[in-house]
Parts: sequence; C-alpha cells; structure tokens
Amino acid sequence: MKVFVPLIIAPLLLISTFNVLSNEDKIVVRNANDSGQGSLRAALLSGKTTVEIDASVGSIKLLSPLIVEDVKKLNILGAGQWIDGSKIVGNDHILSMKSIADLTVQGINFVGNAEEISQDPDKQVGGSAIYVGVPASFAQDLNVSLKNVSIARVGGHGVHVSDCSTGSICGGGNNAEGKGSSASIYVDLDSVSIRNVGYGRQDGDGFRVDERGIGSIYMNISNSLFYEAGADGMELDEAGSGDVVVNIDKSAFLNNGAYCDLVKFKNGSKCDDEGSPDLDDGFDIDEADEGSIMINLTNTDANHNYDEGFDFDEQGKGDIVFNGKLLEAASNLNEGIKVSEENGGSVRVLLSQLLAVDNNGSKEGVQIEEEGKGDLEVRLGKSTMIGGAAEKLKVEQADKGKGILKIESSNEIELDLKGVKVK
Ligand SMILES: [Ca+2]
Ligand SMILES: [Ca+2]
Ligand SMILES: [Ca+2]
Ligand SMILES: [Ca+2]
Repeated sequence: MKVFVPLIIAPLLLISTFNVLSNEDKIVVRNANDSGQGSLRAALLSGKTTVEIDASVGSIKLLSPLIVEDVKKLNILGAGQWIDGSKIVGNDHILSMKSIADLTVQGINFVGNAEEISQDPDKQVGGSAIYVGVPASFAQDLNVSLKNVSIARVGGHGVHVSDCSTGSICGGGNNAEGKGSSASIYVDLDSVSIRNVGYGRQDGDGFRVDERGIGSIYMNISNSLFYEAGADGMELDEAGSGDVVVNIDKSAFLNNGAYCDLVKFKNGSKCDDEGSPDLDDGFDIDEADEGSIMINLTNTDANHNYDEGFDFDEQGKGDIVFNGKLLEAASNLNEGIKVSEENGGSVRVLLSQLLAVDNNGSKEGVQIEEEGKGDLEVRLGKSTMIGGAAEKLKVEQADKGKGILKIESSNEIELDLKGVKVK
C-alpha cells in the first residue's frame, strides 16, 4: 500500500526514520563462539551497520575466515578483544569485505597463524588480517577507519585496501597494472600497530593501498606503528588520475623490508631485483599519471628499514610537495629520505628539525631529484645529518628548470648538488 506523505513534512519523517534505524541497526556480540547466536560471525551476517562486542566477551578464536558482503557500511566496535585467526589456513584473510562502502574497526587485536618465514617467495602463504576489495563498478568514495587496532602474524599484508582489478600483482609506478573504480579511498588510522606481518611471500606490506582509475588516496595517520613487515611498513600505489595526500603525526616505520634478505636467494624469483634481494622501505608512495603527492609529516621516524626510510616517487603530470618537521631517519640500508619526481611537475621539500644518521652506508642520507619540466626547491632548517665520513644531502635538478637549495642553522650537512644553486 502506498502512503501519501505531504511534501512539506517529508524531510521531518526522513529524520525520524533515520533515528529509529540507527537504534535498530546495532547488534551486540555476547559470546566468543566461532558461530551461532550471539557470535561475531552471526552479527556480521545480520546485515546490521554496527556490531558491538560486549566488554564481557573474551578472545574470539575463529575456525574459518570472516567474510562480509553486500553491506553498505560496517562499524565493528570491540573493547580490546583478540580475534585469533591462527586456525585459518591457506591464503584466506581473517576479515574480508567486498562490495562495501565504509569500514570502521575500533578496539580489536587481530592475530594470524604465520609463525615461520616462507622460503618460497613466489608462493603466497597466508592472507591479510583485513582485506577490503573495492568492486570495479563502485562509484562512491570508500572510508576505512581504524582506531586502537593491532595486527600481527599474518603471512600477507596486515591491511590491504584494493581498488585494483589484478589483485596482488597491481604493482606501482609506471609498471602499475590493473584497472580500478572511480572511487577515492580515505584512510584514517589512530593508535594502530601493525607488526610482524608479510613473511609468507614477497611484497607483504604492513598497510597497503592500491588505487586505480579515477580517484585519490587521502590518508590521516597518528600515534601509529608499522614495524617488522616483510616488505614495506606502508605502501601506497596510486595510478590513473588522482593524488596521494598524506598527513602523519607521532608515528614510526621501523625495521621493515627484510623478507627477501631472509630467504635463500634464487635467480629469477620474485625476490630477484636485478641480481640482488628485493628489499623494502619504511614508507613507500608510488604515484603515476595525472595527480600529485602532498605529504605532511610531523614527529615521525623511519629507522632500520632494509631499503629507504621514506621513499616518495611521482610520475606523469603533477608535483611533489613534502613538508616534514621533527623527522628522524636512522640506519636505513638505503637513503633515509628519497624523493623523486619525473615528467611535468615540480618538487618542493621543506624539512625542519630533521635528524638523519647512518643511512645508505654513509652515502646519501637524503636524496631529492626532479626530472622533466618543472622546478626544484629544497629548504632545510635546524637539521643534522651524521654518518661515517659523509652522510650527504644529494639534490639534483636533471633538466632545465630552476633548482634552489636553502639551508639554515643546520649541522654537518655534506652536499652533493647537480643543477642546483645554494641560496
Ligand atoms: Ca579509483
Ligand atoms: Ca595519479
Ligand atoms: Ca603524477
Ligand atoms: Ca618535473
């Protein structure tokens, strides 16, 4: 039966309907069982928007993966419980979502079953703790928000948000493969810890976003730790039109990227990077095609990573704008900070109170390069770079364009300049 609603009161009715829905749209998890009434699995299958795990519920030991489909929005709110995925075998993820809009997870610790380092880098052993797959037809933006969440011991990525049709072989930069939806991806991380993940194969990152097609990656991170991932602590791969915009405060990327150093080297394997083990970074951004990289980092460290500490690459049209304050990059096996821009577009890097120590075997502590059309401007203030005989600041303007370096109130800065004037 059709009910006639006069137009003038229709908005009021809408509001009251939403209020009723928001109360009815919550389900409470009452026990730690794998399935059945009152369990987390049953709550996730109920279609409710908010799944709240009661504080009385203890560790939830899963017998099989949690899979959520066809939910427009999902909030999973825990009270510090463990979700134990140690019984999940094969390449299944602990929690996976397809055809979903927004995901919020709070107050939950995920633990997987990866106790050993897989010796075959070409074979995937283990999935992610959280996998969010964006369907190709998806048109609205996707929000992923994690707060007070820890993740450990999964063989794949700690978290994988994939807007990319080729799944695990999406890649980055000019080698980026796959197609994506028109959605942008928004990620908000507060008090998140991801550690000891990604040892089940080559390229298992702590936190990974693949963004293809139209759309950008927008990310806010605070009070978070990304450490001992087999590959990058965090990897953002963006291709197609769209930017990568990142704000990070009070966070650290420590001791990531060792996987290929821990397995026996085999020519032609996925770990073979032109004859050497393919090691990874603390924080890696690869942006391709139209669009820029814009990064604000404060109070953030990248130490003891097996490739670069911070590695930001921009290709195609677009600029790199990087502001960093109170950063530390120490004992990374390659550069502490590497910024490279190709093609049309400029680079502007402003670093203050940077401490770079013992990076890249006492060669470049920081390397910033600009190619193709565009200018280069680097400012360094109140900073120190220490390392063996010489830990250098390498700044290169490869083509025409302007190249300017300004250094103020800094110590022990050894320069290696090309096409750059010091002001
Ligand atoms: Ca997209
Ligand atoms: Ca882009
Ligand atoms: Ca670009
Ligand atoms: Ca350029």
